[in-house]
Amino acid sequence: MKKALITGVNGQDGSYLTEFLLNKGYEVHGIVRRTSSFSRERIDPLQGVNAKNPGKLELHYGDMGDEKNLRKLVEKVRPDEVYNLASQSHVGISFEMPEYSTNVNALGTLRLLEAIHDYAPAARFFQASSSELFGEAEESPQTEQTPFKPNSPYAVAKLYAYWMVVNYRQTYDLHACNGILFNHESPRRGENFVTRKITQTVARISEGLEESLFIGNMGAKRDWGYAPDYVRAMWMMLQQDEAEDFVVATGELHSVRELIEKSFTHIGIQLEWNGVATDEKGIDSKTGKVMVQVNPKYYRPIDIDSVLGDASKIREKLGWEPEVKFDRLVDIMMKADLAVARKHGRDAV
Ligand code: NAP
Ligand code: F7E
Repeated sequence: MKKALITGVNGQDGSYLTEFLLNKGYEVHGIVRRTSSFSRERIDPLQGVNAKNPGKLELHYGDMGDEKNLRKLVEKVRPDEVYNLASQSHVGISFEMPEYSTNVNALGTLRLLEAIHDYAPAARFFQASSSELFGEAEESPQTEQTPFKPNSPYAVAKLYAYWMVVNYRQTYDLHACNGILFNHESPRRGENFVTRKITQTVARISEGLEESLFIGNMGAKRDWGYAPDYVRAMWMMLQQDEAEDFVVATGELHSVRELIEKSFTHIGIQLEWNGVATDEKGIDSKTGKVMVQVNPKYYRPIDIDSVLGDASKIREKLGWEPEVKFDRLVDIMMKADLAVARKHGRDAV
């Protein structure tokens, strides 16, 4: 039985990757943080007597800030594959917590690489790098060759981690690689990322649980994919004899505004836009009701207008293709959030 160690196992990607590896018969060791209340909805169904998969999941307490703990875990588990998914992953919040974001995302990665170098040098290592490394990119679409110009504390920390991975590969011959992951979403996405915030709020509006959506920069454009497709890419990267870095993206660009319009269309509302900048409003074209308003508190000190990935390398070398693109992604997320909102609506009666 192959052994995988996953940091950030309780996150969006960690939960999908765990599911994927358990179905392949892996023994999965996941690192979870100690929290005052248990919130493990994403991974709970994968454990215990109800779990329907050939693999085995074991959870360990740990933290990317705790070097000794990481070293002990790597020594104990002796994994064949390590997936480093743990991070303070919110770009906007990284401006408020730059030091913490650096400790977890940059130094945390270094701590883990050191532990692997000392206790499991034959292990294969995947690093969740990010399209945020490109910042306001010099070219579009972005490839593995596009220069990095990070413009947030999150991205600068991820850049350090990216280069440490390359450095440990070159210096110590570790099988270590970076997935340069463009945005990827799902019904398990954290509720304060823009996709999930929109689909969740629109679903709640549909059930009469909320009045309107408050949003930040609607002009921002992203290359949004589906998280299960991206964890498949992570695994494929570790099955190669040579460790290499790959862009993982859909190659489609859409704006936050389009995402809002499409989500409202899903519940039968066509929006009309009135006003400009912070006064702009999205109006229900039938009723005249204000459905969308701008709140400047969601603006960032600096934002990326547009990022678009070119995933030719992973397509050609590994045969990876995204199965879900923007339109289906929004449908999947809206359906899931409507089911939850309907349940809340019923429970409230
Ligand atoms: P996520 O849902 O925010 O999950 C992050 C995980 O990291 C959570 O389980 C969290 O634990 C854990 N974590 C945070 N701080 C930690 C610490 N100090 N020690 C140990 N664990 C810690 O993020 P995601 O969307 O799954 O993303 C997975 C990885 O891919 C992240 O590294 C992210 O930066 C990167 N990435 C994501 C995207 C994307 O679009 N999703 C794109 C590019 C790169 P709790 O559950 O306790 O909070
Ligand atoms: O923002 C704009 C916001 O927070 C997308 C992380 O997974 O992907 C993610 O980072 C855009 C930005 O994702 C709101 O200003 C408008 O331009 O969903 P997001 P992100 O910053 O792209 C990268 C690749 C990662 O690596 C990260 O870990 O949407 N936006 N209004 C808003 N964003 C949020 N969160 N909330 C708003 O109300």
